[in-house]
Amino acid sequence: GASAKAHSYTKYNTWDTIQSWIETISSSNADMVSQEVIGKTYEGRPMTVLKIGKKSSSTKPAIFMDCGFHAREWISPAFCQWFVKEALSTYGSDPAMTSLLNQMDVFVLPVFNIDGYEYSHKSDRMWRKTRSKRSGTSCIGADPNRNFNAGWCTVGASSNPCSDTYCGSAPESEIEAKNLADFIRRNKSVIMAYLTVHSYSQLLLFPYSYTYQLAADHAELLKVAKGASAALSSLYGTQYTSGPGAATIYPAAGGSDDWAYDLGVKYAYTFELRDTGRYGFLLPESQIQPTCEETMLAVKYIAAHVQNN
Ligand code: ING
Ligand code: ZN
Repeated sequence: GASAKAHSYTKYNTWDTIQSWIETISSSNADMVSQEVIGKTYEGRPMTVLKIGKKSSSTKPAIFMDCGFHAREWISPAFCQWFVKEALSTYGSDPAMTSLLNQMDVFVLPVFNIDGYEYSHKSDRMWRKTRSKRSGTSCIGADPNRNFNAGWCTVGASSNPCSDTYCGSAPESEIEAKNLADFIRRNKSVIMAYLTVHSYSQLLLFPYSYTYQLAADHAELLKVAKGASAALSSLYGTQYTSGPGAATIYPAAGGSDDWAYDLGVKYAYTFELRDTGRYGFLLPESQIQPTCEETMLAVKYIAAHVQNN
């Protein structure tokens, strides 16, 4: 008979492999993991959110994290897989993780832009956008991180469907963005933090990107980002820069972190993982483990702050 092959956390897995892993990790950790399909992608693939946490009879506050917004940023889905594995394997032995998962749930969407991720594996390694079709052009897809209703398409985005930063025909025109936004709106009362994982540049960004105005919670968001970056650096010395998106990377409207923040999710952060450009999106598989290990420290730092505030 077929024997189960161990999942590799140090490879860039294809969507098929990640989908099988979602099933296996859920069924073998039924006491800690539940799944919810939040909708389908444009091409019909299921978007599954994993809820990680100790089951409780009362409603728990939660952290939401997604990976794989942009197809070519392969280290991002690798991190969400790593996070789930690490959370489950350290629950019960690591006091911080145990306390976190006893008191809170973590929602993880391992790959947001599944159609694009698949396309980047099969056809075009540098693909960024979704894979939606529209009338009047042969150009495909929109930039999902320009498609949220936060200063939509006013700056750092293009209304040209052929551009890599095409904002789409309207906010949430991309079904993946709508599915995610609907899930967060539906669970707004429990979601305390929104984390979205991109690459590359080694940045920890927070609102705003659509304007140079400082967020009402700027001082706290900066303090937490600096603490998280210091925790990350403590492992291998990897240097991160933190700050509001507009001033730190570039002004860009329609991002999911700005949208979540304006909805009321105070701790809204965008990670830009390794590296700073030597390999860029083509980060070697040998860097998956160290990147994920150091990023865990930053995510756990933010989670502990959210838990205690
Ligand atoms: N960077 C992000 C991008 O979508 C960003 C930067 C973050 C923009 C938050 C807007 C809001 O361009 C990458 N590498 O995708
Ligand atoms: Zn990105």
